[in-house]
Amino acid sequence: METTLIFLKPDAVQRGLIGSIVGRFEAKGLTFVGMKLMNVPKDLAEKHYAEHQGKPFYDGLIAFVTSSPVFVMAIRGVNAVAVCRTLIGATNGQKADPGTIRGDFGMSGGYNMIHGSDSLESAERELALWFDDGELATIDKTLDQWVYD
Ligand code: DAT
Ligand code: MG
Repeated sequence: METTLIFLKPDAVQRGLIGSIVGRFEAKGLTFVGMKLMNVPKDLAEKHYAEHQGKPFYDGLIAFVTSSPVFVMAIRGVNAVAVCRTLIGATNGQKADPGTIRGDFGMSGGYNMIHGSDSLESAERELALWFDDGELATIDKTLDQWVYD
């Protein structure tokens, strides 16, 4: 089992897409172990996006994610990091495949609705940034025996 860090950016929240997007992860068979709506402090946004510091889009990205609440999730499942990235799709909505979240709901590269950790290392780092120790739920889903083979 892996746990990955996903958040819905201010555009998704403001556009009323929380339910539609969360429903995709739920229907896929993944398990939510953390969920919260929050305004993002600037220092958290800067730590989260540290790898992009100095890039032309960096200042706009920090301003965007701190401008209005985001909906943060910790999502658990077998191979959850890669599975969630596949559900999310390519960074730019115009290039993202139909059937993916970005491919179905957006047209932008910057306002692309959702973040998902890109590796297990990133997921561990990001989960520690966004959730406190002990904040994630413990859940035993008996149905998982029919979700995975
Ligand atoms: P992803 O979110 O698909 O992992 P990334 O890590 O390369 O993409 O970039 C982080 C975010 O930065 C991305 O979701 C939106 C923004 N971004 C990336 N490239 C951009 C660009 N060329 N123009 C505007 N925003 C960009
Ligand atoms: Mg990324």
